[in-house]
Amino acid sequence: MPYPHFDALLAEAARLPPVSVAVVDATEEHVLRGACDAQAQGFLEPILIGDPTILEPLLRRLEQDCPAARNAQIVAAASAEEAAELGVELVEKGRAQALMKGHLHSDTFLHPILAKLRTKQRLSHVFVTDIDTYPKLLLISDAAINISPDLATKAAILQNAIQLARILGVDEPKAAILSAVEVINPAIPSTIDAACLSKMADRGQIEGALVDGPLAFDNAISKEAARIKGIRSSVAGDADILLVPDLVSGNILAKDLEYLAGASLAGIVLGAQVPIILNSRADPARARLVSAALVALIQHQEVKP
Ligand code: COD
Repeated sequence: MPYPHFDALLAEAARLPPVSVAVVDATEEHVLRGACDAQAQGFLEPILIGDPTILEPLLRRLEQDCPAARNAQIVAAASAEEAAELGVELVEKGRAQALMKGHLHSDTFLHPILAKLRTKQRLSHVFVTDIDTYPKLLLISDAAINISPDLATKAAILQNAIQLARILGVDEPKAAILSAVEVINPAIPSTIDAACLSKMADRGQIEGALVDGPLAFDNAISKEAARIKGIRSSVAGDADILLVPDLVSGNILAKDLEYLAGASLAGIVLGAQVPIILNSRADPARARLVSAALVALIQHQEVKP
């Protein structure tokens, strides 16, 4: 992987032209700081959507240590719902090349996107994680949009994650389909889906990756754990992508890594007409900065066929 950690990814994005990003409901300090830091690094040109009576005083405060805030464009919106609609409109008019979720609930943000910016792909979220104890970036999907995906939805989520891994320079990413065990147990439906996904990849129904599952988390990321359990797999112990069974388990995994293992996380939504930065409202500014760098890489992607 050319970007084993976020620093390398940030350095690459800094070489690219900035992307115009509509920040939907930018009326909160962390959101503004993330957008401003990304603007200062040259990753994006923000268009800030929100109530100007809240935005303008926040911007004046921020200008002191982020002078880029002085040049921000503002689009007035009276509510979060209106901000979400205006963000979509900016994309439709070609003024924004990407969207960033600000200080609003995910469903309020996503509804107009699902209504107007869908493509043939499924919308899905990928956490890109940088963990000190793992030698490369680890992609986790879907821990934020698709709540209880069925097999077809899991295949679509996996294909999106593979696309991102390839944009990040991994020609043939290794995708581990997670469950609680590495054998098929009809009483654990995610093991059956995992086996089907592996076979779908063998048959070319999922393309561009080595796919194996079911694998438990330890076997997916530790060669030693896989060896002790006698698992022969080209993916086990060396995964680039973890496909999780559902939103709840994936969300717990990602936040465990962040809060207990000190991982840094960036969040991105793929499958809409434009890439979407989607971070949790409690995320630090760096999460938004790395997500903005990812958007720059996606926008200027050169993936081998
Ligand atoms: N991709 C493409 N189309 C979709 C998707 C998707 N991911 N999800 C729904 N659709 C389509 C459906 O096919 C349908 O045509 C239409 O959109 C409405 O479908 P519903 O009624 O199933 O969808 P909603 O509007 O009830 O829910 C969609 C959300 C994405 C809002 C919902 O799945 C959701 O709330 N997800 C969790 C978001 C969240 O809270 N994340 C935070 C956790 S960190």
